[in-house]
Amino acid sequence: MAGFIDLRSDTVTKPTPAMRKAMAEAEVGDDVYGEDPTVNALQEKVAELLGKEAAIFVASGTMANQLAIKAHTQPGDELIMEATSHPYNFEGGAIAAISGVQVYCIQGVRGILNASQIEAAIRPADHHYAVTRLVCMENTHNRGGGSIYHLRNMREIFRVAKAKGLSVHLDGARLWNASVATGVTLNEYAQCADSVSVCISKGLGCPVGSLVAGSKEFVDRVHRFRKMVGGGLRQAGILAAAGIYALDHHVDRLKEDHDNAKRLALGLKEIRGIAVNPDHVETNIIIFGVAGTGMTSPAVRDAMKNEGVLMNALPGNEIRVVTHLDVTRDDIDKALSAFRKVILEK
Ligand code: TLP
Repeated sequence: MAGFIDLRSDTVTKPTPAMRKAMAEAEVGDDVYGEDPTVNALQEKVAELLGKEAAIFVASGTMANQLAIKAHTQPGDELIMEATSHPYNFEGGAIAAISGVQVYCIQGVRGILNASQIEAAIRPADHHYAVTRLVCMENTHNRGGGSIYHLRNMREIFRVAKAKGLSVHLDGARLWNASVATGVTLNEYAQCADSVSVCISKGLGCPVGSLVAGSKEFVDRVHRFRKMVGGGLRQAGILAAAGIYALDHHVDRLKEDHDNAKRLALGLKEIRGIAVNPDHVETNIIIFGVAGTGMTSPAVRDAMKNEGVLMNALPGNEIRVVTHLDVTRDDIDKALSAFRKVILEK
Protein backbone atom coordinates (compact mmCIF):
# COMPACT_ATOMS: atom_id res chain seq x y z
CA MET A 1 0.00 0.00 0.00
CA ALA A 2 1.31 3.41 -1.00
CA GLY A 3 2.97 5.37 1.78
CA PHE A 4 3.46 2.32 4.03
CA ILE A 5 6.53 0.25 4.76
CA ASP A 6 4.95 -2.98 3.63
CA LEU A 7 6.43 -6.03 5.38
CA ARG A 8 3.41 -8.29 4.81
CA SER A 9 5.07 -10.32 2.08
CA ASP A 10 7.60 -10.26 -0.75
CA THR A 11 4.59 -10.63 -3.06
CA VAL A 12 3.74 -6.93 -2.62
CA THR A 13 6.62 -5.60 -4.73
CA LYS A 14 5.82 -3.38 -7.69
CA PRO A 15 7.65 -3.78 -11.01
CA THR A 16 10.53 -1.32 -11.32
CA PRO A 17 10.64 1.16 -14.24
CA ALA A 18 13.29 -0.97 -15.96
CA MET A 19 11.17 -4.10 -15.53
CA ARG A 20 8.12 -2.29 -16.91
CA LYS A 21 10.20 -1.22 -19.92
CA ALA A 22 11.25 -4.83 -20.56
CA MET A 23 7.58 -5.86 -20.30
CA ALA A 24 6.40 -3.12 -22.66
CA GLU A 25 8.99 -4.08 -25.26
CA ALA A 26 8.45 -7.86 -25.05
CA GLU A 27 7.93 -9.76 -28.27
CA VAL A 28 4.71 -11.73 -27.87
CA GLY A 29 2.61 -14.41 -29.57
CA ASP A 30 -0.22 -16.78 -28.59
CA ASP A 31 1.18 -19.07 -25.92
CA VAL A 32 -1.71 -21.53 -26.23
CA TYR A 33 -0.23 -22.25 -29.68
CA GLY A 34 3.22 -22.31 -28.06
CA GLU A 35 4.07 -19.25 -30.14
CA ASP A 36 5.03 -16.67 -27.56
CA PRO A 37 8.82 -16.30 -27.98
CA THR A 38 9.28 -14.56 -24.61
CA VAL A 39 7.35 -17.23 -22.69
CA ASN A 40 9.37 -19.89 -24.51
CA ALA A 41 12.61 -18.11 -23.65
CA LEU A 42 11.69 -17.87 -19.94
CA GLN A 43 10.65 -21.53 -19.84
CA GLU A 44 13.94 -22.59 -21.44
CA LYS A 45 15.96 -20.38 -19.12
CA VAL A 46 14.29 -21.74 -15.99
CA ALA A 47 14.48 -25.37 -17.18
CA GLU A 48 18.18 -24.91 -17.75
CA LEU A 49 18.76 -23.24 -14.38
CA LEU A 50 17.01 -26.16 -12.68
CA GLY A 51 18.68 -28.81 -14.87
CA LYS A 52 15.31 -30.16 -16.03
CA GLU A 53 14.15 -31.10 -19.52
CA ALA A 54 11.31 -28.59 -19.59
CA ALA A 55 9.43 -25.91 -17.66
CA ILE A 56 5.99 -24.36 -18.05
CA PHE A 57 4.82 -20.86 -17.13
CA VAL A 58 1.73 -20.71 -14.90
CA ALA A 59 -0.24 -17.95 -13.20
CA SER A 60 0.75 -18.47 -9.56
CA GLY A 61 2.70 -20.50 -7.05
CA THR A 62 -0.51 -22.18 -5.98
CA MET A 63 -1.27 -23.21 -9.55
CA ALA A 64 2.30 -24.48 -9.94
CA ASN A 65 2.17 -26.65 -6.82
CA GLN A 66 -1.33 -27.95 -7.41
CA LEU A 67 -0.82 -28.85 -11.06
CA ALA A 68 2.41 -30.62 -10.12
CA ILE A 69 0.64 -32.60 -7.38
CA LYS A 70 -2.14 -33.46 -9.83
CA ALA A 71 0.35 -34.60 -12.46
CA HIS A 72 2.17 -36.88 -9.97
CA THR A 73 -0.84 -38.58 -8.41
CA GLN A 74 -4.14 -40.44 -8.81
CA PRO A 75 -7.22 -39.81 -6.62
CA GLY A 76 -6.96 -41.81 -3.39
CA ASP A 77 -3.18 -41.62 -3.25
CA GLU A 78 -1.34 -40.18 -0.27
CA LEU A 79 1.43 -37.62 -0.24
CA ILE A 80 3.86 -36.87 2.57
CA MET A 81 4.39 -33.28 3.54
CA GLU A 82 5.42 -31.15 6.51
CA ALA A 83 2.47 -30.10 8.69
CA THR A 84 2.91 -26.35 8.19
CA SER A 85 3.71 -26.52 4.47
CA HIS A 86 2.18 -24.04 2.04
CA PRO A 87 0.39 -26.40 -0.38
CA TYR A 88 -1.40 -28.08 2.53
CA ASN A 89 -2.26 -25.03 4.64
CA PHE A 90 -2.54 -22.01 2.38
CA GLU A 91 -3.84 -23.19 -0.98
CA GLY A 92 -7.52 -23.39 -0.17
CA GLY A 93 -7.76 -27.15 0.29
CA ALA A 94 -6.78 -27.65 -3.34
CA ILE A 95 -4.92 -30.92 -2.79
CA ALA A 96 -8.20 -32.58 -1.81
CA ALA A 97 -10.38 -30.66 -4.25
CA ILE A 98 -8.23 -30.85 -7.38
CA SER A 99 -6.24 -34.07 -6.93
CA GLY A 100 -8.44 -36.08 -4.52
CA VAL A 101 -5.26 -36.93 -2.64
CA GLN A 102 -4.87 -37.24 1.13
CA VAL A 103 -1.96 -35.78 3.03
CA TYR A 104 0.20 -37.49 5.63
CA CYS A 105 1.48 -34.55 7.66
CA ILE A 106 4.66 -34.69 9.69
CA GLN A 107 5.81 -32.00 12.10
CA GLY A 108 9.24 -30.71 11.15
CA VAL A 109 11.72 -28.39 12.81
CA ARG A 110 10.86 -24.92 11.50
CA GLY A 111 9.26 -26.68 8.54
CA ILE A 112 12.19 -28.94 7.74
CA LEU A 113 11.86 -32.75 7.67
CA ASN A 114 14.53 -35.41 7.61
CA ALA A 115 14.80 -38.68 5.71
CA SER A 116 14.01 -40.96 8.64
CA GLN A 117 10.74 -39.09 9.26
CA ILE A 118 9.81 -39.59 5.62
CA GLU A 119 10.82 -43.25 5.66
CA ALA A 120 8.63 -43.91 8.72
CA ALA A 121 5.62 -42.28 7.01
CA ILE A 122 5.70 -44.40 3.84
CA ARG A 123 2.76 -46.82 3.90
CA PRO A 124 3.38 -50.57 3.67
CA ALA A 125 2.08 -52.43 0.60
CA ASP A 126 -1.14 -53.48 2.32
CA HIS A 127 -4.64 -52.78 1.00
CA HIS A 128 -5.68 -51.18 4.29
CA TYR A 129 -3.54 -48.19 3.42
CA ALA A 130 -3.58 -45.49 0.83
CA VAL A 131 -0.80 -45.71 -1.74
CA THR A 132 2.03 -43.34 -0.82
CA ARG A 133 2.91 -41.67 -4.11
CA LEU A 134 4.63 -38.36 -3.50
CA VAL A 135 6.93 -36.54 -1.09
CA CYS A 136 6.91 -32.72 -1.03
CA MET A 137 9.55 -30.36 0.32
CA GLU A 138 9.44 -26.56 0.59
CA ASN A 139 12.68 -24.58 0.28
CA THR A 140 12.80 -22.01 1.74
CA HIS A 141 10.02 -22.89 4.13
CA ASN A 142 7.51 -20.08 4.51
CA ARG A 143 5.82 -20.94 7.84
CA GLY A 144 9.18 -22.19 9.11
CA GLY A 145 10.37 -18.56 8.92
CA GLY A 146 12.25 -18.72 5.61
CA SER A 147 14.22 -21.73 6.83
CA ILE A 148 16.52 -23.56 4.43
CA TYR A 149 16.55 -27.24 3.52
CA HIS A 150 20.19 -28.20 3.52
CA LEU A 151 21.37 -29.95 0.42
CA ARG A 152 22.59 -33.07 2.22
CA ASN A 153 19.21 -33.48 3.85
CA MET A 154 17.37 -33.04 0.55
CA ARG A 155 19.64 -35.59 -1.15
CA GLU A 156 18.94 -38.10 1.60
CA ILE A 157 15.17 -37.55 1.37
CA PHE A 158 15.31 -37.94 -2.41
CA ARG A 159 17.30 -41.17 -2.05
CA VAL A 160 14.80 -42.62 0.45
CA ALA A 161 11.83 -41.63 -1.73
CA LYS A 162 13.33 -43.06 -4.90
CA ALA A 163 14.25 -46.33 -3.17
CA LYS A 164 10.51 -46.73 -2.48
CA GLY A 165 9.46 -45.70 -6.00
CA LEU A 166 7.98 -42.35 -4.90
CA SER A 167 8.01 -39.05 -6.76
CA VAL A 168 9.35 -35.90 -5.15
CA HIS A 169 8.07 -32.34 -5.64
CA LEU A 170 9.89 -29.26 -4.42
CA ASP A 171 7.92 -26.09 -3.68
CA GLY A 172 10.72 -23.70 -4.54
CA ALA A 173 8.66 -20.51 -4.42
CA ARG A 174 11.71 -18.96 -2.72
CA LEU A 175 14.42 -21.30 -4.00
CA TRP A 176 16.46 -18.32 -5.19
CA ASN A 177 16.56 -17.05 -1.60
CA ALA A 178 17.93 -20.42 -0.44
CA SER A 179 20.50 -20.43 -3.24
CA VAL A 180 21.74 -16.88 -2.59
CA ALA A 181 21.97 -17.58 1.16
CA THR A 182 23.93 -20.83 0.82
CA GLY A 183 25.74 -20.67 -2.51
CA VAL A 184 24.11 -23.99 -3.50
CA THR A 185 22.93 -23.68 -7.12
CA LEU A 186 19.30 -24.04 -8.18
CA ASN A 187 20.40 -27.01 -10.22
CA GLU A 188 21.88 -28.79 -7.18
CA TYR A 189 18.67 -28.32 -5.21
CA ALA A 190 16.52 -29.33 -8.17
CA GLN A 191 18.39 -32.63 -8.59
CA CYS A 192 16.76 -33.66 -5.29
CA ALA A 193 13.27 -33.55 -6.83
CA ASP A 194 11.46 -34.81 -9.91
CA SER A 195 9.52 -31.56 -10.21
CA VAL A 196 10.18 -28.07 -8.95
CA SER A 197 7.91 -25.03 -8.75
CA VAL A 198 9.51 -21.59 -8.60
CA CYS A 199 7.87 -18.16 -8.25
CA ILE A 200 9.04 -15.03 -10.02
CA SER A 201 6.44 -12.95 -8.16
CA LYS A 202 8.08 -13.26 -4.71
CA GLY A 203 11.64 -12.12 -3.99
CA LEU A 204 12.40 -11.57 -7.67
CA GLY A 205 9.82 -8.79 -7.78
CA CYS A 206 7.72 -9.69 -10.84
CA PRO A 207 4.03 -8.81 -10.84
CA VAL A 208 2.80 -12.30 -11.82
CA GLY A 209 4.02 -15.79 -12.50
CA SER A 210 5.51 -19.11 -11.52
CA LEU A 211 6.99 -22.05 -13.38
CA VAL A 212 6.91 -25.81 -12.95
CA ALA A 213 9.93 -27.76 -14.20
CA GLY A 214 10.48 -31.48 -14.68
CA SER A 215 10.82 -34.12 -17.39
CA LYS A 216 9.27 -33.40 -20.80
CA GLU A 217 6.62 -36.01 -20.15
CA PHE A 218 5.76 -34.57 -16.74
CA VAL A 219 5.57 -30.99 -18.02
CA ASP A 220 3.29 -32.20 -20.81
CA ARG A 221 0.90 -33.58 -18.17
CA VAL A 222 1.04 -30.27 -16.29
CA HIS A 223 0.26 -28.51 -19.59
CA ARG A 224 -2.93 -30.56 -19.98
CA PHE A 225 -4.03 -29.78 -16.40
CA ARG A 226 -3.15 -26.09 -16.85
CA LYS A 227 -5.58 -26.06 -19.76
CA MET A 228 -8.27 -27.77 -17.66
CA VAL A 229 -8.14 -25.09 -14.97
CA GLY A 230 -8.24 -22.31 -17.55
CA GLY A 231 -4.60 -21.42 -17.08
CA GLY A 232 -3.67 -21.30 -20.78
CA LEU A 233 -2.64 -17.68 -21.27
CA ARG A 234 -2.29 -15.91 -24.61
CA GLN A 235 0.23 -13.03 -25.04
CA ALA A 236 1.82 -13.88 -21.71
CA GLY A 237 5.23 -12.76 -22.97
CA ILE A 238 4.52 -9.41 -21.31
CA LEU A 239 4.65 -11.26 -17.98
CA ALA A 240 7.48 -13.58 -18.94
CA ALA A 241 9.63 -10.58 -19.92
CA ALA A 242 9.48 -9.43 -16.30
CA GLY A 243 10.78 -12.87 -15.29
CA ILE A 244 13.69 -12.74 -17.72
CA TYR A 245 14.53 -9.23 -16.53
CA ALA A 246 14.37 -10.33 -12.88
CA LEU A 247 16.60 -13.35 -13.46
CA ASP A 248 19.21 -11.06 -14.95
CA HIS A 249 18.94 -8.24 -12.39
CA HIS A 250 17.18 -9.25 -9.17
CA VAL A 251 18.78 -12.49 -8.01
CA ASP A 252 22.08 -11.35 -6.45
CA ARG A 253 20.34 -8.48 -4.64
CA LEU A 254 18.33 -10.97 -2.54
CA LYS A 255 21.32 -10.84 -0.19
CA GLU A 256 20.22 -7.29 0.74
CA ASP A 257 16.82 -8.66 1.76
CA HIS A 258 18.51 -11.30 3.91
CA ASP A 259 20.78 -8.70 5.52
CA ASN A 260 17.78 -6.46 6.21
CA ALA A 261 15.87 -9.35 7.77
CA LYS A 262 18.82 -10.15 10.03
CA ARG A 263 19.13 -6.46 11.00
CA LEU A 264 15.46 -6.35 11.88
CA ALA A 265 15.69 -9.56 13.93
CA LEU A 266 18.72 -8.29 15.87
CA GLY A 267 16.85 -5.06 16.62
CA LEU A 268 13.68 -6.89 17.65
CA LYS A 269 15.65 -9.07 20.04
CA GLU A 270 16.50 -5.95 22.06
CA ILE A 271 12.83 -5.09 22.59
CA ARG A 272 11.47 -6.42 25.88
CA GLY A 273 8.85 -9.14 25.44
CA ILE A 274 9.60 -10.03 21.81
CA ALA A 275 10.63 -13.65 21.30
CA VAL A 276 12.93 -13.94 18.31
CA ASN A 277 16.07 -15.89 17.54
CA PRO A 278 18.15 -14.01 14.96
CA ASP A 279 20.13 -17.23 14.27
CA HIS A 280 16.91 -18.69 12.87
CA VAL A 281 16.61 -15.87 10.34
CA GLU A 282 18.31 -17.52 7.37
CA THR A 283 16.68 -15.60 4.49
CA ASN A 284 14.01 -12.88 4.14
CA ILE A 285 11.25 -14.04 6.52
CA ILE A 286 11.10 -13.42 10.27
CA ILE A 287 8.48 -14.99 12.50
CA PHE A 288 8.50 -13.84 16.10
CA GLY A 289 6.35 -14.06 19.21
CA VAL A 290 4.80 -11.06 20.97
CA ALA A 291 2.99 -12.77 23.87
CA GLY A 292 5.67 -11.50 26.30
CA THR A 293 4.88 -7.87 25.44
CA GLY A 294 1.40 -8.15 26.93
CA MET A 295 -0.10 -7.44 23.50
CA THR A 296 -1.75 -9.83 21.08
CA SER A 297 -0.36 -10.17 17.57
CA PRO A 298 -3.41 -8.47 15.96
CA ALA A 299 -3.01 -5.59 18.44
CA VAL A 300 0.67 -5.19 17.50
CA ARG A 301 -0.21 -5.37 13.80
CA ASP A 302 -2.91 -2.69 14.14
CA ALA A 303 -0.75 -0.38 16.24
CA MET A 304 2.13 -0.76 13.76
CA LYS A 305 -0.22 0.11 10.92
CA ASN A 306 -0.95 3.38 12.67
CA GLU A 307 2.80 3.98 12.61
CA GLY A 308 2.92 3.31 8.85
CA VAL A 309 4.28 -0.27 8.93
CA LEU A 310 2.31 -3.26 7.63
CA MET A 311 2.81 -6.88 8.71
CA ASN A 312 0.82 -10.07 9.10
CA ALA A 313 -0.42 -11.37 12.45
CA LEU A 314 -0.29 -15.17 12.73
CA PRO A 315 -2.17 -17.42 15.14
CA GLY A 316 -0.46 -18.06 18.49
CA ASN A 317 0.46 -14.38 18.96
CA GLU A 318 3.13 -14.52 16.31
CA ILE A 319 3.94 -11.92 13.68
CA ARG A 320 5.45 -12.50 10.23
CA VAL A 321 7.53 -9.87 8.50
CA VAL A 322 9.12 -10.28 5.08
CA THR A 323 11.83 -8.15 3.49
CA HIS A 324 11.97 -7.51 -0.25
CA LEU A 325 12.95 -5.28 -3.16
CA ASP A 326 10.81 -2.35 -2.04
CA VAL A 327 12.18 -2.26 1.53
CA THR A 328 15.40 -0.38 2.26
CA ARG A 329 17.74 -0.56 5.22
CA ASP A 330 16.39 2.83 6.26
CA ASP A 331 12.86 1.37 6.23
CA ILE A 332 14.07 -1.38 8.57
CA ASP A 333 15.39 1.22 11.02
CA LYS A 334 12.10 3.12 10.81
CA ALA A 335 10.17 -0.10 11.43
CA LEU A 336 12.34 -0.82 14.48
CA SER A 337 11.66 2.66 15.89
CA ALA A 338 7.94 2.06 15.38
CA PHE A 339 8.16 -1.31 17.16
CA ARG A 340 9.92 0.35 20.12
CA LYS A 341 7.25 3.02 20.28
CA VAL A 342 4.34 0.58 20.02
CA ILE A 343 5.67 -1.99 22.47
CA LEU A 344 7.71 -0.05 24.99
CA GLU A 345 5.59 3.12 25.21
CA LYS A 346 2.16 1.47 25.26
N1 TLP B 1 2.78 -17.41 -0.03
C1 TLP B 1 2.12 -16.17 0.34
C2 TLP B 1 0.84 -16.44 1.11
O1 TLP B 1 0.03 -17.34 0.46
C3 TLP B 1 1.07 -16.94 2.49
C4 TLP B 1 3.04 -15.31 1.14
O2 TLP B 1 2.70 -14.13 1.33
O3 TLP B 1 4.11 -15.80 1.56
N2 TLP B 1 4.58 -21.68 -1.96
C5 TLP B 1 5.06 -20.90 -0.98
C6 TLP B 1 6.20 -21.40 -0.15
C7 TLP B 1 4.50 -19.64 -0.75
O4 TLP B 1 4.98 -18.89 0.24
C8 TLP B 1 3.45 -19.19 -1.57
C9 TLP B 1 2.80 -17.84 -1.34
C10 TLP B 1 2.98 -20.04 -2.57
C11 TLP B 1 3.58 -21.28 -2.74
C12 TLP B 1 1.82 -19.67 -3.45
O5 TLP B 1 2.11 -18.65 -4.32
P1 TLP B 1 0.95 -17.73 -4.96
O6 TLP B 1 0.60 -16.72 -3.91
O7 TLP B 1 1.63 -17.14 -6.16
O8 TLP B 1 -0.17 -18.61 -5.32
